[in-house]
Formats: sequence, structure tokens, C-alpha cells
Amino acid sequence: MTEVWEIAVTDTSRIRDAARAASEAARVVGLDASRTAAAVLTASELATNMCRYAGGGRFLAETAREPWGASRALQLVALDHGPGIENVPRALTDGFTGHPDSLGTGLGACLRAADFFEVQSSPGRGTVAVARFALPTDRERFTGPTVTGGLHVPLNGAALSGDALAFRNDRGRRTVMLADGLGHGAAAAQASELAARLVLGRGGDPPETLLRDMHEALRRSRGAAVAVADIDESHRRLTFCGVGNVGARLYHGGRWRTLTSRPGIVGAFALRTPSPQRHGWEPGDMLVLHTDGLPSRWTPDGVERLVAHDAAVIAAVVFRDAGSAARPLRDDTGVAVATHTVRPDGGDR
Ligand SMILES: [Mn+2]
Repeated sequence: MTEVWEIAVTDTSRIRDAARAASEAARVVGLDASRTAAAVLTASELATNMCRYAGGGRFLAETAREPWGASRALQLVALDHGPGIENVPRALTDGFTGHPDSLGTGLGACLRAADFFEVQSSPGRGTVAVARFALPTDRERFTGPTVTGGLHVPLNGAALSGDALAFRNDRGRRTVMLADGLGHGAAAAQASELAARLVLGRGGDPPETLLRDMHEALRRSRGAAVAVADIDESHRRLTFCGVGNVGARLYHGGRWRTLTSRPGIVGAFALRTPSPQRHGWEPGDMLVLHTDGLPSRWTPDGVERLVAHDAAVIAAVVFRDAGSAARPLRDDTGVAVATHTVRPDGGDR
């Protein structure tokens, strides 16, 4: 199940809590001592920066499956509504002694410590930083033009997310799934985890087949709303199928469209398998799936300009900009993102 450690970094006393959360999450992932130390250092730096320059923020540690497939990695996300960083590349350079409103040298240390580290900042709106850590044997990344990732934010800082993301790569066929287990807490997490395991356990099946089989697999669970997208990279085609209330937005052909799901609950007694919707999948395109923790009036305008960023960074920006420090969540929030980048190597992002 998707375990998440959330620390509201309201003052400097929470820096230690963020470091401890990173350490506990690293233990669950099974990181060695050196990777754990790197994660703890990064957590401290990120939390310190949020205190110092953003008036606090939200720190998340989760056991992510991305971008390393089924094997677990540790993903740290720092997210704030502060003034932002004007020049991110400069803030990542060591020795940079910024003016009082910008981030200091801590980000350079994060960049060296993490297996992956990326910062996105929108002056006036806030900053997002994502760091990932994995054991050396698990660092084989998905390759190809499509990049996937996301994040979980449980309601009220709960330890388990009722939402579950899953990603698969089968020789140019990419599967992106987001499940929202009914309600929240352990029973919701169990339902969405069953959906994630089904996706991770088999490859190459079309979304309607996955949903039909999920319906059987989730019969003894509480049930879930599920959206599945199948991306065929060589044919540049995206096939979407959804049941229940999971939001889906696709940026293709220069505009955003909403992909609609059929009402229902996967795992409940009657399910009419929805018919798949087919769309194009071209360089610069973006898919965003989100559960109902995001405000319904959320609009993706402008998010397409972030296409070159890591998918988890984009998911965190969507979460940051859809909410605010003042507006609490109403439910668990899960955001899954896929981008069609033009990078030929799919390499070290
Ligand atoms: Mn939910």
C-alpha cells in the first residue's frame, strides 16, 4: 500500500521531523545506509529552505514506484506557496549567495545527494522540489519518449493513501493508472492497491480488459474509481478508459480536453465496461489524472508549458497551484502525469 509521511513544515522545529520521515520511508523502501543518509540530508535542506524563504510549506516522503517500475524508490517532495525562486539554475549552483528572498546553497547539496533532483518555481506562486533515491540495482529507468510520475497526498496527514498510482512499460506500451479507493484510510488503500497490483502484474493489456479484470479483483474490497490510459508510443496513440470519479485531462493538438469516465464503482456488483476512447499522443502532449482531492474547478491552463519537467514535478505543481496554504484538502489526493517529451534518450531526467 502507498505509505506517505507528511510533515507540515510550519517552523524550524519541524526540520527534524522531515528528516525523520525521510529516514523512516528509506527504511521501508530498503535503502542502504549511504542512500538513507543522502535522503536525510536532502529532507533537512528542503525543510530548512521552506522555513527560511517561503514561510513554511508541505514536506512529503513516499515509497514511489516511479520511475523505476515495480521496485520501490523513495520520493521526497517539498512544496510551498512562498515567493518563489527567480533563477533556479543559479540557485542550484553551489557558492550562490542569493539575496534575502531567494534560496541559498542547500539546493546544490540536494542535487549532489539525490539520484534525481529537480526544482520548479513560479515567482509569486511558490516552489516545488522533487528528489528520488533508489538502490543502485533499481536505478534502471523506463526509457522512451514518454515520462511518467506523480504523487500521493493523504487527507489530514494520514499514513496511508486511499489513492494508488501505477505505471508500466512494456516495449513502447505505457500504462498509466490512478485508482481512488472509496472513502479513505486502510480499506480505501487496500482497494486501490489491488488495482495497482493488477496493472503492475501484467503488461500489454488494453485498458478495458484491465478494468474488467480489476472489477473481479476488487469484488471483496470496498471498490474504487479507476482511470487507465494506455499509451502506444510507436503508433502515437493514447487509449483511455475510466470508471467513477477520477479526473482526466489530455493536452493534445494545442488544447486541453476532459476525458470522461463512465459512472460506477470498480468492484461493485454491476459494471458495464466502458468503451475505450482513442486520442493522438504527440511530442509536447500531456496527460493529467487526478482524484477528487483536487478542487473540481481546477483548470490545467498553462501546465502544458511544463512539459520538459519531470512528471512528478508537474504533478506537484498541479497540486500546489490547485490549492493553497489556507485551503485544506477534502479527500486524499493523487495526481498522475504522463508527458510526451522530445528527448530521444529518455535519459537522465
Ligand atoms: Mn478518495
